Amino acid sequence: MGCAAARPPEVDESTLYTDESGIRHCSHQYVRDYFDHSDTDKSGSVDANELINILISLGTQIDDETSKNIAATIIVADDNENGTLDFQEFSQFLYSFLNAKSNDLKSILFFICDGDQSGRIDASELVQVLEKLGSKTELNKAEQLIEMFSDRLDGTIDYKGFIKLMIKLDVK
Ligand SMILES: [Ca+2]
Ligand SMILES: [Ca+2]
Repeated sequence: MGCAAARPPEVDESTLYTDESGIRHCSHQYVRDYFDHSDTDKSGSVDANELINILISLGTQIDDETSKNIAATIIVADDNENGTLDFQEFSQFLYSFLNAKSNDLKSILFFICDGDQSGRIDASELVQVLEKLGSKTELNKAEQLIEMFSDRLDGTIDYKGFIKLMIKLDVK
């Protein structure tokens, strides 16, 4: 510790992987290493330029479309709205970037708010989605909404159920 590494952490086959539900992940260790590497002033957060360097190192081609998607995802991921991403925000940013549909707000919200990166949204995660959409919702109301659209009885919805719920709530 103490001196920042000159080179970014190595990307290998364990860095990026897809789980059995088809959800893509970036290994926790890589996210941690890269966050520490990028945060050269040790401010505890990374900005848009640092994020773009990370994505390039993960093999992303940065064209206009990708830049727009990055900007949209940063806005949704930036919980405390200070323009930079702390470690938790950064981790959700990468997860969303790997999985969400480009420039699709509903899709970005799903992955940004899937805090345990389970590929499913539970009631407390749904409260966050609705908060980002500007509506304060009680947990028990969120539980009822989940129940209406869930394909399981475990208090969670998958992406399909989530989209149905968003349509029902008239989210564009
Ligand atoms: Ca922030
Ligand atoms: Ca979840």
